[in-house]
Amino acid sequence: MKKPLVVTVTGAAGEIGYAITPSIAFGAMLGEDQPVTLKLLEIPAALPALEAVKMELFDCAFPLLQEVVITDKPEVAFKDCDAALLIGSRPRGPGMERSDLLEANAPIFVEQGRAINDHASRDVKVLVLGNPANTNALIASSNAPDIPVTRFSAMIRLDHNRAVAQLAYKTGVSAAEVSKVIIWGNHSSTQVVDVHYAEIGGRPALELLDVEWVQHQLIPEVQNRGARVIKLRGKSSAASAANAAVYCMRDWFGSTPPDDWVSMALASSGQYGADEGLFYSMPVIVEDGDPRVVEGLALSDTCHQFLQVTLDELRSERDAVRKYL
Ligand code: NAX
Repeated sequence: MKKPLVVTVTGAAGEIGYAITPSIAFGAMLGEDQPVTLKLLEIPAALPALEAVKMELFDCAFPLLQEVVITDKPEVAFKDCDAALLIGSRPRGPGMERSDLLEANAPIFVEQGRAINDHASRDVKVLVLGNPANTNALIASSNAPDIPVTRFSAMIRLDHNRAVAQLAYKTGVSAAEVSKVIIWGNHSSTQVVDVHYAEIGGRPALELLDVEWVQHQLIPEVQNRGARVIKLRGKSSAASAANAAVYCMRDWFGSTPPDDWVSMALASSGQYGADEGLFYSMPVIVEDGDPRVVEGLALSDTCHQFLQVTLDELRSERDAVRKYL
């Protein structure tokens, strides 16, 4: 039997936490032969709800689940962790601007970055979901100087999957036949949905699709899908977000499919004009756990203009939290 891997989930009593923990314990993320220990972090007020999550996980009788640790102490939650999902964060309240949200959440990611630095496995992989995810990843990684920045990512996979699903539905194929979609930049409404390199059943997507549909249906649908879910459900996407995190980690611990890439927000080392260090979503190929940005793709002038908007947003977020970096 393989040695268990430790997976830490923050905000584990929340909506996404509730949806993702059974999938991890079932083996969907790290493999159906990989035992796991779950370490679940919450704020003190949510510990009773977290106890119930632990009870339900126990009641699933998952063969791979070795242990469930629940705690409100980051140093306990991140002890020896191999994979960390930073989901817990404060939601955007009424009247809060994006800058207020940044300010409210920054201290959480400072504290957790430090705890990861001091207690996690040296080759931990950290995926940040809590919004604003890209900048929270920047804060967490900046506060974990002993862990390589390449071990941090912000989740953009939900946006990627949304685009893949729309293309598959439109053309009547399985999602597995859609490849090489790109989401660039920030996990926000400024994200750039790019299908110039996308393929459907091995053929260029743009040969099969009407450009009007791409511009006026696909792109706004992907960009506004999260807001539509909130409007209908009264809460943000949870099942699809949990699934996207599972897919992202599964690929990151393994490899992306042949002849395909995925969108991941990694710390830029200057690719595609993004400032070094900003967590910027780009096309990424993973080989045996090692992510590599696909470089050198030619981009249209229009695409460049949109990239500038999402880049400027990320720069202003970084400037707003500079004192936490
Ligand atoms: P919930 O409000 O249901 O759950 C958040 C949980 O985090 C709560 O249980 C809360 O007690 C806990 N929490 C707060 N501060 C904490 C701290 N310091 N340590 C540990 N736990 C803490 O939100 P949920 O729907 O689960 O969403 C969580 C985050 O994911 C939000 O920031 C949300 O905006 C973000 N999302 C990010 C997505 C992405 O693609 N990157 C997509 C889905 C989602 O919108």
